[in-house]
Order: sequence, then C-alpha cells, then structure tokens
Amino acid sequence: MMVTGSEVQGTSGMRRVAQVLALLCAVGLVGAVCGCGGSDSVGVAPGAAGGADEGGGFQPNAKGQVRVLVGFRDAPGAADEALVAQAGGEVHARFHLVPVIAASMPQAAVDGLRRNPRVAYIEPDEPGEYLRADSGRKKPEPSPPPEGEQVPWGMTRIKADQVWPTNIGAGVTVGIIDSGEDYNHEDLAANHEPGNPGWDFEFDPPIPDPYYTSEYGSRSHGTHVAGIVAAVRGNDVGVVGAAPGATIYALAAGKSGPITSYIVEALEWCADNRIRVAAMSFALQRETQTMDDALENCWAANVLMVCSVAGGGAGSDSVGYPARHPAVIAVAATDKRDRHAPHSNRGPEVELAAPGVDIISCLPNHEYGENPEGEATRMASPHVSGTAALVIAANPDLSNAEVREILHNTAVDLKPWGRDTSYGFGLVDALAAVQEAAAPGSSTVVLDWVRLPRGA
Ligand SMILES: [Ca+2]
Ligand SMILES: [Ca+2]
Ligand SMILES: [Ca+2]
Repeated sequence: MMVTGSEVQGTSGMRRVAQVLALLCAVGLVGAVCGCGGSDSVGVAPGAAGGADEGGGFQPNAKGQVRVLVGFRDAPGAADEALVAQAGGEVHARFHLVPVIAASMPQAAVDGLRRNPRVAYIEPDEPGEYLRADSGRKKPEPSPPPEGEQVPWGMTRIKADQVWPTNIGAGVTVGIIDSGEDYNHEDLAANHEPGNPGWDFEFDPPIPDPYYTSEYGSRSHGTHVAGIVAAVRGNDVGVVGAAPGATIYALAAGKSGPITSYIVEALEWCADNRIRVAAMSFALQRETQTMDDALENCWAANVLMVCSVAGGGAGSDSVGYPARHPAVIAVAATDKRDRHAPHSNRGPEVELAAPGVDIISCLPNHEYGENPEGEATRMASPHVSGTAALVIAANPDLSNAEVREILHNTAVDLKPWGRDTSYGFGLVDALAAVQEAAAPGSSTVVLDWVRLPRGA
C-alpha cells in the first residue's frame, strides 16, 4: 500500500485520511489526484486539512460567539459536553460518526479549550452554498404544470427511460442532503415514507419535519433536486425522476445555506439508517478534518455519496468540496448536445458527467420548472444519484465501491477520449450500468475494498 507523508502525522484522523487516499489511489478510483502526487485543493485554505488550528477562519457573531467543531482524541461523552459548556460553549450536536462536538462558544475561549489534552483540534463550523446560479443566464419563471407527464430530456439522455419498464429503483433509500423539500408535492409525496419525510438538522435537537416551500431561492433547491432523483412515474402529472421508485428522505442541512455540522448530522443519519445513496449539491468554503472523517466513515458504512462539482470556478482544477473528496463521486454538468456546461467546474477529481442545463423538475407547491436561479451544476449530480439507485435495485448486494465502479465502467466516454477533467469517465449511462449490475460474471472489476473502522 502506498504511504503518503501525512500518514506519519499525529492524529488517527490524519492516518485515516492517508489510508483512504492510498486505498483510492491503489484501486485507481481517483487517478492522478487525491494527494498521491497531485496538488492540493482550489478554493480551500492552506492547511485546512488538518483543521484551522492556527487560529484563522472563525467568524464571530454579534455576541462574539463562534461556531466550532471540537475534535476529541476519542469518542466524546457527557463529560466532554460538560467540558465544552464550562468553556462557555453551547453544544449543538455530539456525533458518533466522528469524535466531534459541534458548539457555539466565545471566541476568547477557543484557545483555552484547545489546550485540553482530550481535545485534538478545534476548527470553524462554516457555512457553504447550495449550488445555484453559476452563470448570468436569465432566470426562468416557474412553468405551469405540463400537460400530462413529461419525461425531461436528461432522463432520455442517460437512458433511464429505457430502464424504467423493468426497474424504477423500488425501495432503494436515498438521502437528499439539501435545503429541505416540499415533500407533499404531487410528484414527490409517494416517494417519501409516510410519516417519515426526513429531518431538519437546523434545529437542536433535529425535528422530523424538513418542509420548505418558498418558490424561489434556496428553499426550492431541495425540491428541484428531489424531483430529478425520484419524481413519480406514471401518475399522469409533472415529470419523472431517474429512480421514480426510490424512497427519499429530505435531510435539511440549513435553510439559506448548508453548514458543516448539519451536513455531518445528515451523513451520520445516513450511516445509522443504512441509506444507500447520499445526494449532495453544495460546496463548502474549505476542507475540514470533521467533514473528511465524516465522509470517510460514511463511505465505510456503505453509503454511496454523490456531489456536483460546483460552478463558476476558473481553471482546470476547481472542483468543489466535498465533491473533490476521494470518498465522493464528483459530477460535472453537460448540455443537450453533450457539451461541457460552461459554468461547470473542471478538475482531475471529476468522475462522471450528467445533464445539468435546461432541466425541468419539481418546484414547491405543485409547480414545475427549470432551476429558478439560473444554470447550476446542482442538476447534474441528482441524475447520478438516481442512476445509482437503479443500479442498487438491480443488484442490492453490490457495495458502494462496486456501484461506483460500474458507473465508471459503463459511462459513455466524451472527447477528449479517456478520462478527462471535464467529463471524468464520461456521461452516465443508466441502461448500461443496470445491465452490468444485473449480469453475473460481468467484466466489472470487483474492488477488494478494505473497510475502515467506524468513528474510531
Ligand atoms: Ca410524474
Ligand atoms: Ca471525489
Ligand atoms: Ca473523455
């Protein structure tokens, strides 16, 4: 196994990062990226991988309080919550997916708490952005409901419509980590478990009601994404999602923007509840130890995580975080002519491409339309999340690594030939992927994935 320089650093978290990177490199999942010779991230603060221990990055509110992620050397308990409280902190969440407590505390108390021998690091609990308007393109108005049911062009392009006659992803669980949803939408309600639509992690403790209905702005975000993943097929209204039989859970990670600790709560819920796919369409300002560990432990819990690459970044190495993390499938956006969407970021971490321009989906209050905030890569990753659900329905015994490998192997290569920084392995192909998943003894290389310890 390859050993990277970071493996010899202090914490077990850093060792796990190195292990995951080495494993992913060894199995070729991330090609020339992931730190095995590649350079570090774009849009990420230097040194962020080890936490913001050098003091930067904390944004105090009007009361001088900062939101922090307190990483412990081993799983924190009630005594550690008391420790945080003694430092003037208000505890928001104590995780078991990662050895971390999320809290608000006076900025002046951070350094003192950091010196406690039980504390491994303290880093900012920062907001990110749901992927919305990445271009200056005019924002379309919501459309009236289409006559009858319309199959959006993206579904035809990824050949999901050719899968549906025999496989709608029935019962495969997908967590949609986003702004919350109008889960009563006529084209989504049937996809939610009755009485269990998901969670809103913005509340302490979280509430089982992730309901958001604003027609515009970020609050329509989760509804639009959910429609692409799973809008109901054959109900004579609206649209059809890639996996119209999937069971989806709205996991609200912040109304106006996602916050790291809410996302970690959502990932922890996915791991605890054996959710098969986590659909993500956001980008965070920088990498954190907490998020890195959460992604790795969620991957070890067999959750397949998919995230759009984000948009508007310059250059050939601008994939957002967490999409760029090795445990997450990074998805770029294409248009109706299979061209790389101009707003879609590029980079060596891109694994797949999927339709992301002119995508009709659900909007709150039984409406439909394109993304009301303009073009965004956020429509691309839900095509892949839904396709993954179809693959899992075809063969539920597949691990997340096997599903990922099938998606790679069956993608339609787009020029330049071979894996590239615009399309990754190519345009996702639901029909080929499902056939590959269902065919025993297929050509797919089955990965010998080494599971990492949970929350260690
Ligand atoms: Ca429908
Ligand atoms: Ca990645
Ligand atoms: Ca290519």
